[in-house]
Amino acid sequence: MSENEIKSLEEMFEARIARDEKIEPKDWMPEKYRKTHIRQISQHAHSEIVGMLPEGNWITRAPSLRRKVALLAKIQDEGGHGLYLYSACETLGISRDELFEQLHSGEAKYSSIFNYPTLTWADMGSVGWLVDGAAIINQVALMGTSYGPYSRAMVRICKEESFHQRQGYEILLTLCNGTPEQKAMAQDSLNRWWWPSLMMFGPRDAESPNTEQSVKWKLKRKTNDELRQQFIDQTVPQAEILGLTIPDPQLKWNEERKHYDFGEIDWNEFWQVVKGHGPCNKQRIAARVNAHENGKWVRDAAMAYAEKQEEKKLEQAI
Ligand code: BYC
Repeated sequence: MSENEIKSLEEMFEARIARDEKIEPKDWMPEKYRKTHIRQISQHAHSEIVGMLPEGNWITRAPSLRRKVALLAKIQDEGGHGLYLYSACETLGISRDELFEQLHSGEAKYSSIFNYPTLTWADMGSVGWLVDGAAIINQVALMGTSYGPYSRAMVRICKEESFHQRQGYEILLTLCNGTPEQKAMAQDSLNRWWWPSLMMFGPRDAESPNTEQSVKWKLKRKTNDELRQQFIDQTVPQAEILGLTIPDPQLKWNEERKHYDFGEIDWNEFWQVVKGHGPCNKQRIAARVNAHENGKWVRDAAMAYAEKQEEKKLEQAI
């Protein structure tokens, strides 16, 4: 293709983005648009399935049958989200095997939040309330993203995340209305999860290399800082209802800005975790690799079955 042809395709593409049209898999797209979507969608997919692990840790220790059923359903939903997102990512011309290889080799990132341990039952509350709460804020914005398959996956994911958030909040509400020990467990959990939840939104805009281009392409509809502020503003009143204290002495309503001011995030901790040195990074990847290897016989059996079905169809057609 000549340079002029590429330029005119690029202009048509930018005009479609400006008109808020969705870009579909077979449409022409700049190579950088394709690559940055593979990067973000695959990181998102990996986050969903790695994110099953911290909560999976509590299935056998849920305090009642009702809690166990709800937790199981939630974790299963996260696996489903991974499935929609891997499928959306594959439409950009990368295979599932390549995506798994990137995760298992440590080449691909996944959300920093899942490298923290779940130490008590209250952490099931905090993960639902804060982690799913942060995810919803990010993902509601992503429903308006420009790439069709990603945007459509978000619609269903957001509906399910809202159930997840409420089940987490209800766990904490119960603990906060329980014994002093239960309330202290909830407070301890909030103390540990608050700051890592704020880190989920990524680095400050000024230090985010991808935001500017991603906002231009309408991959991101809001910046990291905008979403983080929205999360804080929404979550503080919810903590007040629980009677819990957010572990930030600088947190204060700013009447002029009509937003909460908040303290400095420990960005050194964030980058350490992103680079693989968080409390559970090695454990999480080892668990995923192990699950993949142990699941090989299931994949082989499914492929063999599919091939047999194809053969039968061919025989019947002859
Ligand atoms: N953790 O330029 P930036 C869930 C990386 S799961 C790790 O701002 P971008 C759930 C970033 O990738 C929901 N890495 O990047 C599941 C980039 O590195 P590369 C998870 C992070 O992409 C189970 C570099 O830092 N949600 O809900 O424009 C149970 C510079 O950052 C993080 C998603 O995945 C991080 N927190 O913006 C319960 C949402 N932040 O790739 C719940 C989809 C940044 O250049 N993703 N990095 O080497 C996004 O919206 C965006 O990718 C981000 C980052 C806002 C996260």
